[in-house]
Amino acid sequence: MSSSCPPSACESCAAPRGPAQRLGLDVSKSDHVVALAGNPNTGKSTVFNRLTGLRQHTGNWPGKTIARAEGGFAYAGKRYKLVDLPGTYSLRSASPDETVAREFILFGRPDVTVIVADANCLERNLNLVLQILQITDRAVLCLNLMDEARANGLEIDARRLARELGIPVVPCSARSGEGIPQLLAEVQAVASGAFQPSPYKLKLAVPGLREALARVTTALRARFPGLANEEWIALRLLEGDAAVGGLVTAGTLGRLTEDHAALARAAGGEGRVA
Ligand SMILES: Nc1nc2c(ncn2[C@@H]2O[C@H](COP(=O)(O)OP(=O)(O)O)[C@@H](O)[C@H]2O)c(=O)[nH]1
Ligand SMILES: [Mg+2]
Repeated sequence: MSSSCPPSACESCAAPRGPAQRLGLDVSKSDHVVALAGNPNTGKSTVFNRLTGLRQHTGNWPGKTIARAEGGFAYAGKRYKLVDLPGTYSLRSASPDETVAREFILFGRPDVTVIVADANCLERNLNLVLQILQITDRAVLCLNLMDEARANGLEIDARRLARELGIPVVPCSARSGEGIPQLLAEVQAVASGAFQPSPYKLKLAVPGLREALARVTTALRARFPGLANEEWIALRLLEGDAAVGGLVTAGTLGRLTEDHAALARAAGGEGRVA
């Protein structure tokens, strides 16, 4: 809020950060949980700050030295909790950052995952986009740094990209706020179910894979009742993913599901208030 505005002006003001109204610090009663994912340096924190203003909690992810930021905003009568995930190029290997991002998307089951991508190096960014779309249908792509892309002479057909990916794609320049109102509208559409994305899925056209997946998935369900995203986990096990295999043999998958579900819904952050 600008110091020249009366406090109530934020209720109806569309500027300077778009139509989001800032909330107080307690976001325990949020209607929707939104995760922010993306490669490092794509403007995730800039989007986060745009949406939440200065009302943020920062701290660490439980048991880790990885920074965790979360905040709240309201839009169209609903309260949203926004969780900034560590910047990663992939969800596949077992670095602590990737593990945190992967586990939150898998087990925290955010209502919407906003993937922030750099429009200047889209091809590299799409690797993470496609990995996230293997886990969740409920995603929105924020095609950020469009101002730089334009200055570099790049033209991106966002509509076609949206069609091919099967999720909303919103061109943005988060630093100036361009595209943020549209981003909020798409987040709301996905969170409310008004729009149900049907994302591009990598084809599983390997002979026998479907049957193998069904067998592993059945075994996982029996061992870990209530497990989220069991097919994705089964696929990683068949690939020989050591990190996911370790969670199964140690028997910690079920607890992770519970912990992350609780973390997603919990009030605020555990750290100081920024
Ligand atoms: N030109 C331009 N710079 C941006 C934009 N969004 C973010 N930045 C800048 O890009 C850098 C990285 O942004 P940051 O939000 O920290 O990225 P993060 O690592 O993904 O959290 C910062 O210097 C931002 O000011 C944008 O839309 N346009
Ligand atoms: Mg950041």
